[in-house]
Amino acid sequence: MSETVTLEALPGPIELDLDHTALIIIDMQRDFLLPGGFGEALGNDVAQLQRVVEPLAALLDAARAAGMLVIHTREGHLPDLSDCPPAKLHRGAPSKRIGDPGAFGRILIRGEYGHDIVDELAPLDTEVVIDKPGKGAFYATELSKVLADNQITQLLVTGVTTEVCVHTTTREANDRGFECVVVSDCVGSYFPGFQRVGLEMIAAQGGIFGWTAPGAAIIPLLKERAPAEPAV
Ligand code: C5J
Repeated sequence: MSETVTLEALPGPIELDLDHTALIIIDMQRDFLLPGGFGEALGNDVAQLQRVVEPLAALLDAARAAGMLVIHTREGHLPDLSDCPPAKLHRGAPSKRIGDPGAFGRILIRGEYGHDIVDELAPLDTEVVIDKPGKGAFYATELSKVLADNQITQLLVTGVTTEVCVHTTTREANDRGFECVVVSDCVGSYFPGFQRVGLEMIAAQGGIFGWTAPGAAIIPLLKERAPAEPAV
């Protein structure tokens, strides 16, 4: 067992084993975040998601400096939509459905500009990118294998949206035995009420799905671990 650090979190402190912890960044995609994109076309206020970018970029920098495994996910589908179940495809207003032309290419289709991650959080070549057809990052993906191969037992969960893909992934992870810390200012919802309640639901009942903590509580723990800059 490696050394652990104590993270002050809700519903109480958690011992984090940083050697076996990964940062997972859920669906920070242009289609969801950019003005003019799919999210906004559905009538959503994308500013609610954009405010996640800055704190998440700071957490990502700290995780990279600490040598932590970083995993990015993207929700989307094959161009022929063969991996999109009819129940998902036929939902929503016509012309604003998955695969329809949008401001940034076909909506939520792999390879399109809108499907990719916003520039501020662009994955490094060395980082894992998981393309997922569902809301949860475990369903029909290689995520379980990536985590097992890297001996990961704990996850820092970030991204969008809090009540949809962040929640689904956290619940899937919790059922698989991972301890999840949902980073409260690094997750976002289009709906302020869902953001608040979504976070409360994670830590309720003694941490029924996991813990919540702000990035500011986690970053110093990562910095302590990062190798010192060489003196010049
Ligand atoms: C949604 C997501 N909200 N990434 N996707 O459809 O949460």
